[in-house]
Amino acid sequence: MKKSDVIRAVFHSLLQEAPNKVWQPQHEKGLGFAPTNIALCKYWGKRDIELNLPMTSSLSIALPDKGALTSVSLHDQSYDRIILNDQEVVRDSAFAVRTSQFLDLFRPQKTGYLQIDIKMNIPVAAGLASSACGFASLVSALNDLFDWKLKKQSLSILARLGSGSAARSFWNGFVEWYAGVRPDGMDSFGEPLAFEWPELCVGILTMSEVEKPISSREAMQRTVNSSLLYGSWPKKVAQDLAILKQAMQVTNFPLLGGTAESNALTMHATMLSSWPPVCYFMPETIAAMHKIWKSRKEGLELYFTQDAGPNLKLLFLEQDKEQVQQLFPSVDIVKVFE
Ligand code: 2P0
Repeated sequence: MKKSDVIRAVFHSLLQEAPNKVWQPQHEKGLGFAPTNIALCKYWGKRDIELNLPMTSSLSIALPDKGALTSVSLHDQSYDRIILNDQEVVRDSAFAVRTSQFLDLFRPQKTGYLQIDIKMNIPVAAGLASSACGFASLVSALNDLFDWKLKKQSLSILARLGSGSAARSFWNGFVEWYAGVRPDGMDSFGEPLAFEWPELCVGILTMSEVEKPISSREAMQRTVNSSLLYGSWPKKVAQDLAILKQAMQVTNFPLLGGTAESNALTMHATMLSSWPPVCYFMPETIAAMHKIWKSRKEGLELYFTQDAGPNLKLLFLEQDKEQVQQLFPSVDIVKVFE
């Protein structure tokens, strides 16, 4: 199955009604904001590499005011001009090539190039889901510029073609991204979960803003291809998804935090058992983990999760905010439900 088949399926009715409307601006500018998301149950491994279809479902929380704001407009050059945080992105950089290739899926051949202005208030490519909010905000901005009027479910499917975790970046709060079973992935999209937890806080503990040594895309593939432990990952996910939902239902924070932490550590264990090994831990990461475990022993309800980078995301409740801040003075605290 090819990405272009999915695009045709998503735009099916629009293509019948007005074939040119897919790439005909209806305003001067399109705008889209997407929050970044942190997975409590991770996406690790694909059942289809071309369509970014995951082996398992996953579950995340959004950080409502951290993410990407993207504006798009048509321009008359023969290339896409990308500006990231007020700096022009080099045209043949991996970032620019990946973005332009994604846009090529939609536009008529060699026409309709865009000026794309992205403002992100999170570190790019350091394990803080910058590609998730980047692609989700880009798709939202295109939906606005071309007036596609697509439902979020369809936008989620389109953004997934750019980066898997982008499928979860269209909503605030808890979001589940369904693995689906269809080869075309039309049943693999994000959906918000109807749970709110006003006291829930996330603390971003940045150990390094340096670009990661190996992309999550490559690391994921290496894990699937070479780790013997990967065989147990789908079982772990099925179990953790059920426990996380139960924890939300009964508002049991230690159960939620503990399950998220265990899920992240299991994901990293599959990476460590790949060959060549994939290790996103830095000495500072391990030191922070020990500090968290020690504080927990002393009674603080503090947990962490870690993605494809050295930084940790702390999970705790608002009542413990001051203690967490004392423990980690540099932590950036975000309320999940404002
Ligand atoms: C997640 N990560 O669930 C997991 C946990 C990283 C660790 O989704 O190849 O950038 O573009 O589909 O979405 C990062 O992977 O990978 C990711 P692609 P993506 O948040």
